[in-house]
Amino acid sequence: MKNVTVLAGGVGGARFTRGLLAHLAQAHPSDAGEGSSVAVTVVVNTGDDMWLNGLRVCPDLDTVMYTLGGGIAEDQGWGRPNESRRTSSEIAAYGRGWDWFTLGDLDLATHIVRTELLHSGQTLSDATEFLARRWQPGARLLPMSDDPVETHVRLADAADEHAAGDLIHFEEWWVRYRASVPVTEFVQVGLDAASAAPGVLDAIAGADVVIVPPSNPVVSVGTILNVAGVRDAMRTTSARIVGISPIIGGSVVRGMADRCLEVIGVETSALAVGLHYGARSAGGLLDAWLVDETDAAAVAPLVAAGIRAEAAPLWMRDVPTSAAMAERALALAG
Ligand code: FO1
Repeated sequence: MKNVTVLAGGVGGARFTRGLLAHLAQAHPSDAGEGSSVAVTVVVNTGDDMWLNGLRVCPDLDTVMYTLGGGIAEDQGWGRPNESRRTSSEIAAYGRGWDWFTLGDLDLATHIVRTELLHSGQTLSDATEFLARRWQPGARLLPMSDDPVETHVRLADAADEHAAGDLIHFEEWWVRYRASVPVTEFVQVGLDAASAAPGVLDAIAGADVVIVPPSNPVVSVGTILNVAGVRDAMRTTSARIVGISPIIGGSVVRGMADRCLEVIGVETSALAVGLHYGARSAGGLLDAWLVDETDAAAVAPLVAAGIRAEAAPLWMRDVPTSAAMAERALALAG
């Protein structure tokens, strides 16, 4: 096994990938000393990205970069530890920006440098590679697209200054409203004009294993899959494709993926999400799907649907547990 590609969103995908890298360094050590002989590429969702105070903020790229680079606020799952909010408080004092969305002082440096690079004509891929040089994530980070593809949600009800039927940015729904306002659909603004970023389709086509980690299946993995060419690359790659359920015992592990699954009419269960991704042999995406031990009853119906399945501990408490999970996923992929 030489190449593994992960399609990741925010916290779940980042933590899983951290475990994957730890497992690979142990199971396939590189003869150059540290790391592994296996190259890992993370294709990251950019649907949560936004322009805020003139800065390009990329929540999932930053969560993956900080998590793999050792700079994440661990319990929060996003942003930097030991943060301060002096600048964002001053911005709020001017009444600008989103006072319910914290741009920490340390985190702002990332957005400022990224924006500087974008304004100098670099692509998001170039800027991501530049930022990653400092953090040394141990994997190649690729935005799913260098074109803006923002996830917006259509409100079913009025909320504050928004009328029913309005489209608002996913992050406003997610952070300001905690996904509590009912929505009727997700809209990926810019999708039709977007193409996969350089290297993304090759990273899928050339992989030995493609992993769908326990990220949000709708607004993270789903967004990546909707980028032109990605689904086809997933269908035609010679790689084995294995996914890990983000739902344990009928509940989301963190975040509010259940609110997103409701919108697209998928039940919040390990079985339903596995069937939603579908068996490759039936035109879907998965060769295999790992569920938690509490969802062992899902194994038989998944196998009946043409998806190899196993039950394993899926709580990512720390690096060792997520490394063990990655090992099981790779073993299941065969
Ligand atoms: N999440 C919050 O719940 N509150 C915030 O104020 C917030 C700020 C923020 C700033 C930068 C960033 O990269 C992420 C941030 N997030 C915040 C997390 C963000 O909503 C999530 O990381 C993803 O967008 C959802 O997976």
